[in-house]
Amino acid sequence: MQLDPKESPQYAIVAAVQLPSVSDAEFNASLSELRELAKTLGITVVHTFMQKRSSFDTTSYLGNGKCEEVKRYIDNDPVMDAWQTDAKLLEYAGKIDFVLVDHDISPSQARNLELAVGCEVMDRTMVILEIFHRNARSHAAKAQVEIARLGYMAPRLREAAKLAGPQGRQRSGVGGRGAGESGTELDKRKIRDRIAELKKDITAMEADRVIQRSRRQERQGLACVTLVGYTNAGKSTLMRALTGSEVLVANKLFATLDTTVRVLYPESVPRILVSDTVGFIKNLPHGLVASFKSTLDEALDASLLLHVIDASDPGFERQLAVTDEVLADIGAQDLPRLRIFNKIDHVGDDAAQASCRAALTEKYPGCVVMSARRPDDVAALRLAIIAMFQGELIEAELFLPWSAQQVRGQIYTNCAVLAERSEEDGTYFTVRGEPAAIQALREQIDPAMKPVILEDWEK
Ligand SMILES: Nc1nc2c(ncn2[C@@H]2O[C@H](COP(=O)(O)OP(=O)(O)OP(=O)(O)O)[C@@H](O)[C@H]2O)c(=O)[nH]1
Ligand SMILES: [Mg+2]
Repeated sequence: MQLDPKESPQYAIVAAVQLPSVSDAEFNASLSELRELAKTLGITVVHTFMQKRSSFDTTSYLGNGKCEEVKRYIDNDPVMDAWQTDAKLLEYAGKIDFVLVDHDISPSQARNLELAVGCEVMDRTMVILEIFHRNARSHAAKAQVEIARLGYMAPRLREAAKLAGPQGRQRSGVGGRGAGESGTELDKRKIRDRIAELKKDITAMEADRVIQRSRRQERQGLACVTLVGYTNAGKSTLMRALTGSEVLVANKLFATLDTTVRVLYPESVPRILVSDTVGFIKNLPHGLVASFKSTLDEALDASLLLHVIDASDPGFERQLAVTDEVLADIGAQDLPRLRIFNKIDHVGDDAAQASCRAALTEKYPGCVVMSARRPDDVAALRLAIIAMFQGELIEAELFLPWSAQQVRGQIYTNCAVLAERSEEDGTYFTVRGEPAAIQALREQIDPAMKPVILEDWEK
């Protein structure tokens, strides 16, 4: 693909087949999401060529007639009468860089469609992969995206090679993905080797992460919440509001790719860590789900998921379902979850907001309806989160011998200290905190020590 983020503008048309099982609303919502995805890459979609069919054409996705129509437009051969009256359409004829397809099409369909219309074809998966590729920042995210991209490219290279003939030397396709130019066997081996190398890197990074994670848990025994949800729902905005941090917020899809962790602010007892994660999307490429599982894994160690949903998006129910599906895919379906319907300020006037709020609370009992832009709402959410953790707090007495005074700071960090008294052999603390945090502290002070739980004491 020849996309240059600096070289703008680039234009595309969408070629879309609507199957009988897909409603107009669903079809249009998915297409407008594809246009948003393209926009994120700096590509303007100037027109959508639609076709209703009972199934996708097995050879080239679109039927012959539609292919011909698209080709004429791309070749600036706009002889079709309907186009003459559409000035905007005429303006872009002959200037198209890409044909976008909303469905995942097979490598051979993509190849045949490219040949039929004379322009590079990108399907939804490829568009998403390209966005992830551009937005990846950390070493781990870059490696994960590259594996997913290589996995996507491999069968397409084989397809290019088949079409290029036995010598496999012909340049591959109109846009030219720079592949299939030389011996394809060599390319295949290179891809395999590269994927193996990246996987090794990631395994090493994961090993580091596991060590870091267990160290962190030992050290802190903190409560963790993770923000998850559809892309652009407002996760990073909430993260900023809840933690007073400066994470990236942008009105574009997949602004966040790496997991960031910050402490809930103002600090609470117990201290609560908040993680911001990559957003989900319909038809998230499988390679990417697998790749990002390890990035998400860490975040999914959370005790509570905050599932953020954009209440102002008419298609929010579909987005909610997609997030639930992806969470199930990565094995996180059983984590406790708090649904947060965000952007209520963007739902029309006061009356519309009130009825939306009422409908949501009725349909999703226990959910939070709010705007990340309203400080009062954020403060209320903060209290709700803290309350969920404090419900589980217990009181305990910890004895800290003089020889273990280095743990003192951690007792104060992880628990509320209700009383402290010094005796000859050390200090006694009466604390309130998470059972796991208290247990971690006990073990740190003295693995053999059995502190007395106050409730037991009183009996
Ligand atoms: N009106 C309104 N806009 C909001 C609200 N919360 C977030 N936004 C806007 O929505 C857009 C997306 O916000 P982000 O916080 O980047 O969304 P995200 O869920 O982190 O998105 P990804 O990182 O792409 O997955 C930004 O333009 C925000 O300013 C809200 O409560 N009300
Ligand atoms: Mg974000």
